[in-house]
Amino acid sequence: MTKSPLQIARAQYAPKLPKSLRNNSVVIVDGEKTQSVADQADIEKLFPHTYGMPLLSFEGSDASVELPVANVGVILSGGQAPGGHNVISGIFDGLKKLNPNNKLYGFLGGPGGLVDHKYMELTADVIDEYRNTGGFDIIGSGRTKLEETWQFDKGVEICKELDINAVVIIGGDDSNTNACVLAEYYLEQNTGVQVIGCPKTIDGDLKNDMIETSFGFDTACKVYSELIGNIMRDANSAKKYWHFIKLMGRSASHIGLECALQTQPNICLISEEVAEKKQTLGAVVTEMANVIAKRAANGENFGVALIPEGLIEFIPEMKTLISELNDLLAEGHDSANEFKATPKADRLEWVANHLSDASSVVFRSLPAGIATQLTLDRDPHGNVQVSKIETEKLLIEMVEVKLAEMKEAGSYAGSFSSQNHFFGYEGRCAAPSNFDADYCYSIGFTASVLIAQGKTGYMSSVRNTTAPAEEWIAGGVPVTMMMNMERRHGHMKPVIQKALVELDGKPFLAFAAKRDEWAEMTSFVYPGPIQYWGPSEVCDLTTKTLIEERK
Ligand code: FBP
Repeated sequence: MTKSPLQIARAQYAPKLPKSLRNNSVVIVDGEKTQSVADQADIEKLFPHTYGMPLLSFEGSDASVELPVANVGVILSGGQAPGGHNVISGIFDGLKKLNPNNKLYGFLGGPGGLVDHKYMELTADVIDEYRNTGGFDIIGSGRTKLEETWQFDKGVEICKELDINAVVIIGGDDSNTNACVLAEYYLEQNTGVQVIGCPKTIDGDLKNDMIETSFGFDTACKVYSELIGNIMRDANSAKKYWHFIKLMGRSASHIGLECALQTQPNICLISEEVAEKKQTLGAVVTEMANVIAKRAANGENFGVALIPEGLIEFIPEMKTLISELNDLLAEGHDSANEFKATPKADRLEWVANHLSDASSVVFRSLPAGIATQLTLDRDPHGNVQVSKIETEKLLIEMVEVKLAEMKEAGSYAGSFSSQNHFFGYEGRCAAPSNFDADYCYSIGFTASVLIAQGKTGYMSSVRNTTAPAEEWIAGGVPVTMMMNMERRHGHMKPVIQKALVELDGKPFLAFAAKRDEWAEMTSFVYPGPIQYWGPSEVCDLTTKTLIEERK
């Protein structure tokens, strides 16, 4: 592999660990017994062996202890997030410190690797190639869900064959939910295989009192903010375009909010607020058009608007429309066959005529391109692929129509020329920032300690992350503590509660206090690229979200 100069130099970076992990060994301190965030009786019943375990924190010790050999298997699950390779190198270094004969295996291509028995041993040579790099390519990732007993049993088979005592699952809320079910099952079956989770996702929606942030969020937001800042400077130089930028992040708007706090755009929509205010698509468009008109009145026919990926699903009328479309066009339904038999040119009209009156009005108000996307771009189950809907283009088209109406009515006299962008994949595999490099390495190292101490059903936790790394608090949190019951595919299931943007939370309030000023004035901030070397106040910065939350 030909390496870039940055990659070569960055390989030498020694990630910073919390003080407790720098000592010869670690003593585990049991904290309070825990309860799930909600539905305690149901969760306890479903997880009799792993429910109610205590919080754990680590203290460093000078005693040198060599523990018995423990082989570990690691899985990368779901979307890529910067720092995954450092979690793995943290696990590796932690295991080798505990006993040089410990081995680390990587299951290939995500959770499916455990089931299909596809794996490789991760030796020092392999690990060294990937230290401090972005991507999940060391072993690959995948989205197979570990939900069925036969999958768990296949997992045990390979663990027995390789003498694996523990499996570490690096994933988001769903993957860690499955990790918890796996831990419970392995304990109940007395398999001797422990399961530890690590909190991953650029979306930032796997967090709670004990998990301050999921890894990758920091780097991804820094990459997007750099790009947004560059676009802002371009907009402010040419003064002729409005840039509508959709940001990845699935349902939650954490990425949009963080990028807004870093760059101070003219508009940033927050899906959770749109839902809370029960805004219609028309109301969102009017709000945007009003900002554009206000800036035009000041002679500023340019600006930047940030749009979270999940917006569409949070607009109540769109949610209803999407659900009606899912029913109408579901694979195998008579209506879906009728739709397919309808000549292409008549299909939109056919759909409009088969929706409820309210949804039909919304559907007819959509630009034809988006309406077509909603009816034709479907996943294998016939569901609308919400994340593929080009919301940024939809909003541009609707804002154009609104501005034309306003011009007609005399309330707008500017010019509107637009550019659209989608930032997502370009941030998911960036070389991890110092924060993510350190945080991930610490999370991985922590996982190795939890394993050595025989723990299972825990998520690796590193807290106090706005302090210097030395003061970070490493430990473990029972995954059952994060769970509640939710309806999924028609059944109540135990799942980790997804963290959406809290409208009474400090990050949102900090944004809300400034957004009117940012809308009217040009207050852009240009964060520039991630810095890996240089003054700590530049290189070791955490996200604004974390800083606000911990104020
Ligand atoms: P995870 O939840 O698995 O971390 O994935 C995050 C994410 O990047 C979302 O922001 C995005 O909607 C999705 O993955 C895209 O998935 P895919 O890589 O399958 O296109």
